[in-house]
Amino acid sequence: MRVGIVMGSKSDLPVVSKIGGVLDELGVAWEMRILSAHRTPAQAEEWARTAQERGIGVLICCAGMAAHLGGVVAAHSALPVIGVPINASLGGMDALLSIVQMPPGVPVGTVGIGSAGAKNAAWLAVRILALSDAELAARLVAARAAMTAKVLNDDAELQQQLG
Ligand code: RP5
Repeated sequence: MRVGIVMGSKSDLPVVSKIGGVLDELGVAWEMRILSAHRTPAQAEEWARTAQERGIGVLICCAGMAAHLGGVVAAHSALPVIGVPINASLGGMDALLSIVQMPPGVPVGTVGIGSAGAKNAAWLAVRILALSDAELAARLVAARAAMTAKVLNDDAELQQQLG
C-alpha cells in the first residue's frame, strides 16, 4: 500500500519533501499533491474520497496557518490521517492547534511542527502499514537497528576523543 501526501501550498514543499526521503529509504511508494482546503476545496475533497481506491493506506496532510487540510481530508476518508503543522506563521503554533484539536470521531494524528514532524509522519505511516506487511515490518526493524547502531557508534567515537 502507498502513502498519500498532500500539502496546502507549494511554499510547504521544502518541509514536505522530507517525507518522501524517509519513505524512499524504507521502500514505501507514495504520491504527493498540492491541494488546499481553502483554495481548492473541491479537489482536496476528491483526492481524499478516492484515496483508498488508488491503493493508499495512510494519508499525510501538511499545512500551515489556519490548517484545515487534515481535518477536511479526515472528513472525506476513513483512512488513518496524519497531520504535519508547517511553520508558516506564529512559529507553527497556529497550525499545530488547528490540526490537533479535531472533534471526536474525526481524528487527525498530529506530529511535531516542521521538518522533524514531517519525518515522523513518514515513520508513523510506515509503522501503520507494517502491521499488514511483513516485508515492510522487517525493513522497519532493520532501520531501527541501524538508528541504534549509529548512536552507539557516535558515543564510542566521542569516548575515544575524550580519552
Ligand atoms: C496554508 O497556508 C499552506 O499550507 C501554507 O503553509 C500557508 C501559506 O500559503 P501560501 O500563502 O504560501 O501559499 O494553506
